[in-house]
Amino acid sequence: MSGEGKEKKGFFKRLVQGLTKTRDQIVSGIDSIFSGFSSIDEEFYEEIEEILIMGDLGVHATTEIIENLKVKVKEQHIKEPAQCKELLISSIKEQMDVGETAYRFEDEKSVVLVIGVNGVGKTTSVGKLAGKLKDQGKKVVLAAADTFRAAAGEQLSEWANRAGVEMIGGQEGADPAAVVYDAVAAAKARNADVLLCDTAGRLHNKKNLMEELKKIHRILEKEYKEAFRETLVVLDGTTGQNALAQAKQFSEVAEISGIILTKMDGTAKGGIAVAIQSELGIPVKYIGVGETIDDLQKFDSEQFVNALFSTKENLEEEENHVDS
Ligand SMILES: Nc1nc2c(ncn2[C@@H]2O[C@H](COP(=O)(O)OP(=O)(O)O)[C@@H](O)[C@H]2O)c(=O)[nH]1
Ligand SMILES: [Mg+2]
Repeated sequence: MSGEGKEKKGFFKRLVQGLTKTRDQIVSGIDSIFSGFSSIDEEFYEEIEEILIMGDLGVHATTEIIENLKVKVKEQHIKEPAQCKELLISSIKEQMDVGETAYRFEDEKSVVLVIGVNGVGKTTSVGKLAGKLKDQGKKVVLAAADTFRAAAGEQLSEWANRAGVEMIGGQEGADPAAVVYDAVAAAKARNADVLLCDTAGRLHNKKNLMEELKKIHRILEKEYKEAFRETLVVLDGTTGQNALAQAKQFSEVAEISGIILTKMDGTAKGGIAVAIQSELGIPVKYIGVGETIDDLQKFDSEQFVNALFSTKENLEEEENHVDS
């Protein structure tokens, strides 16, 4: 098995493990519906609908999934409820489709702005991402542009040490845009591949946030025009529908190119990943599945749905698939 294969296998296992609560919530309910109903009727669909909504897939995505399922059942002349499971899984996958997810910033000279409300896992995710990119042989510089709290800079500097990358910071209360300015100078001087900026992202004041981001973009436009720009919003997966609402608000003030969904380990609300992609069409690019530097993985909706619906048997199947 190649090193990459081994890594993938580990990732899938961790994903499956991390999604245990979400899976317990969704799959056990779904399975009991499939085995408990003898015919496909309106009540059958309503029960599935309820489970999906409880699993935080959101009303919009759930409605679409059920409609799509009904069409498939009709087209394929399905009569047995148990035969609907694969159709349901493929309907969910289709609903999440946002086209191919681009990771251009990983391969080009780039600057990544990481935004999100307090406590969602921005600093942690920046640290993990730095470690990941460093492992790929990239030269990474971190900007501690969350100057709102002194502790934020210290926290990021610990992550910089862990990842073995350089960090540029500022005094508490310093202008975040000034920190970005200094970090750009450092990134250019060291010929860095990726500049990752941790921000304070206080959403309670939309206008302030918008102004702050504008200012940062102006600096990047002037000082670092050659760098590809990526804006990632970090959302806390344990907050379910609240995370979706945050994503919507952020997309109103910033051009978001992707989402990092954190704390997917130990939440029953993992279905929110479906809601985000289905409703907003913004790709979830990474998910956080723990607190250590290795606990960030690229998000693959196909793999995600497989992990969500995996049973012991098809878990082994998936592993063999990854192996080959
Ligand atoms: N279990 C778990 N905890 C996480 C994850 N990501 C972040 N955290 C924790 O969430 C808390 C807040 O993270 P932090 O990065 O400081 O959030 P920030 O305020 O957005 O910068 C910390 O205790 C992190 O260890 C994750 O994927 N899983
Ligand atoms: Mg922080």
